[in-house]
Amino acid sequence: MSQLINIQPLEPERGNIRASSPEQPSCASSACGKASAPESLDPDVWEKVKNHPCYSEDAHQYFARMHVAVAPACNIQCHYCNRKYDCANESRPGVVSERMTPEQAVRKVVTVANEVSQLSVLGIAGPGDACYDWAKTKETFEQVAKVIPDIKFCLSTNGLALADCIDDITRMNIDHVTLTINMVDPEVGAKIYPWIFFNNKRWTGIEASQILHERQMLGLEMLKKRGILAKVNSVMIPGVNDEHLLEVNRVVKEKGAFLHNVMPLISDPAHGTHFGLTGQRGPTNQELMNLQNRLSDGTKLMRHCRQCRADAIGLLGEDRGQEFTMDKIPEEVAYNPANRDSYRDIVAQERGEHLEQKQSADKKLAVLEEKPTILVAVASKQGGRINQHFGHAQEFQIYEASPDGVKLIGHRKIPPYCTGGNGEDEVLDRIISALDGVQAVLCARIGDCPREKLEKAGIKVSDAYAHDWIESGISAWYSACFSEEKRQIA
Ligand code: CLF
Ligand code: SF4
Repeated sequence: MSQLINIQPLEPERGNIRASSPEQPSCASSACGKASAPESLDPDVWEKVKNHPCYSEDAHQYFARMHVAVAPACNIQCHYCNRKYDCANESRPGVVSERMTPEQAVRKVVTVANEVSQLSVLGIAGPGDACYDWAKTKETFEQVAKVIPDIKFCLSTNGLALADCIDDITRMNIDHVTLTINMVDPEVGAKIYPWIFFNNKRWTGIEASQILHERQMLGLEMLKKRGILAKVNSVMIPGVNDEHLLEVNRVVKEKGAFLHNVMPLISDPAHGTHFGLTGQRGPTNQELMNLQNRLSDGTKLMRHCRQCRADAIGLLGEDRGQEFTMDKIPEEVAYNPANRDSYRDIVAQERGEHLEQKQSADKKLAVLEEKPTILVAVASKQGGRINQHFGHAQEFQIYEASPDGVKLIGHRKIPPYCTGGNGEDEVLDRIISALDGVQAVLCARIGDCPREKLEKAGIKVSDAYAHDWIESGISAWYSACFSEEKRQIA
């Protein structure tokens, strides 16, 4: 991989290239293409992941997940969790989900499926442990499968009770299981887990972590043997397991994990967790990115996780949960597949076009040998296109651009700059500090004032690629920077 360096790229001229928009595809002839399995993936695996927003980076722009909080009981204690709140293994801590019975969950899923055409996955991701509270998890999935047979099921677990329900998981065709593995060394584990409950007994200290580790490894092996895709989540805790996650990555790769997702610890005294109350900090954006870069030769890394709520609904990065609280769910509801079916047809076309644009963006960059790697922040409503005004963005998608191509490497949450029509200076300072290490911002539009301030901070800004596919826009911007540089040298 090229080395990351600081550059001062020039603002390229847009020329007469027409910006494409969702209404105006940039290449009409390519719109008939269909997204096909990448060469690196077995076609069976591609079938399982192609519409899963977490397991396929491409899919997260098109497909939505919903979580139902039906399994509140848990069999371990994590130092980053306060049981009053959601399970921080998979979701953002400090927010409380609406707990529900399996029967309520089924009504809610059907209501959402009728209205959110992007819905492809139903997940159970806390609060609590989906495998320990298995009867409720199982009943929910079984009932939903009877009504919506094509929805994918996904569950998240700490792994302690996974082996106990693996036969049910296999029989029920649950293709996606997330295991949270924060350590493979019980000495490290003892700093994260004060106790576990196993075989009707409470265990503490290193013994507890030893059992948890063995059960997690057993679970991972069982998933692999049965062809179930395992994603491993690890919470990065600076000074506790940050360096150790290199070893975790090596081990879970060896055991056949399909994806590894390293998430930053979110720690705040207001959450009432052990780590929050004892001042354990989470990693900075830069620390997280550095670790992810060191892991990138291991198991495939997930870089688009949004640490969503345990009752999240919608595309990753958006949360429509408040539109579907239980008081808004009808007592009786019948499933209507029409919206989801027609949406899938449209997406198949759109993905084909996007794939072609990505490939041609990479080709364009490949000729620029020896050019540096730079980080570009993009304002985008759902990923895919550069289609959001700077002032409306609540997060930036962070891409790495180099002659090796354009790659998504993460996202940064920011406060929206423009509230009520006015930009706040203090907010802009916070945005600039969230853009640490980023050399350019591409957005659909930006005012003179924030543009000047960003440029003063050494960040280049362009709205010349509004509504382009992200990869095409970045590639065109990057090429123009360095072609201009070449012309100037000549
Ligand atoms: Fe949910 Fe998790 Fe399944 Fe996705 S979330 S249970 S695998 S459907 Fe996804 Fe959310 Fe990250 Fe989880 S973005 S927190 S990885
Ligand atoms: Fe909390 Fe989830 Fe850990 Fe259980 S597994 S203690 S619910 S973070």
